Amino acid sequence: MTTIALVGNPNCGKSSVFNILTRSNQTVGNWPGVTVERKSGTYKKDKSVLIQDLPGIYSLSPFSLDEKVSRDYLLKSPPDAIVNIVDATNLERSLYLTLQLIDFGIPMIIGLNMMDLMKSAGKIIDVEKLSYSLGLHVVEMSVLKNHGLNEAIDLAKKDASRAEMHYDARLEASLSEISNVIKKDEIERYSLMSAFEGDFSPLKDELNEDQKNEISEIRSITEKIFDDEALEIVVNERYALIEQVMQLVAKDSGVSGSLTD
Ligand code: GDP
Ligand code: K
Repeated sequence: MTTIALVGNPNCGKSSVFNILTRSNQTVGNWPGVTVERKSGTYKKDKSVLIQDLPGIYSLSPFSLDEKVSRDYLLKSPPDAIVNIVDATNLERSLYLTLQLIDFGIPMIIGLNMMDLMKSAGKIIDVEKLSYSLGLHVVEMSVLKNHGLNEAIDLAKKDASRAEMHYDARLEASLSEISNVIKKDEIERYSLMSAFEGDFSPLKDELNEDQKNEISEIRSITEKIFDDEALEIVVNERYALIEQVMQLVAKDSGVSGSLTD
């Protein structure tokens, strides 16, 4: 059985996608310990694929219930692949979650939804450059036109990839020092970033007090270097990357798409 999780912002079209892909094969329950609805379903086209729907979220902080449920799932029972559904008309806002998801190290592809709306508004995204700059496959999708949905799942099953995003050299230096303190063979960047931010919960029970103090020390030094607080540093670095990606991929065709298209 291959599990593929659908993750995206609220209103990206995720429920519509989920319903089309799993129609009449759905299971609805709750996430462990909370009253957040959990939906999964067998992929209509390929019964060996289980599609796991996650709550619509803008980020993966531990502060909101929907985000915590999503984060715990990705950390504790990672799916085989993620389809990050992105509303193409809100690409810039969506990329924040995308960058966080990449840090989990779970194979992933981007399902770029609402492409019909992009066309009718005469807006263009350079999909090849988006794919190149994120290091992930991007599938253009439209729920309205029933376009690209199966392709996204098929590609996620066959050919999802782990991307790596790199931030400012000063932040990267701190992250690698933190990694040395943790001394684990495989550590997802998400846990490293969280530790840098002072949140050790993704590394539950793995760190002793000395290690935590050492990491706090690294954080303080980095905060001095940036003259900013850790949480702000991370947010700013992500936005800086998003701006770079947007400059590369956002284009305006200058003409409105045809209505018959
Ligand atoms: P969710 O909040 O991510 O589950 O989003 P929904 O599936 O509820 O979709 C939000 C709205 O966008 C609904 O009105 C959908 O019909 C609409 N929608 C979803 N995908 C598309 C699409 O590809 N094109 C267009 N035009 N509308 C879409
Ligand atoms: K909705």
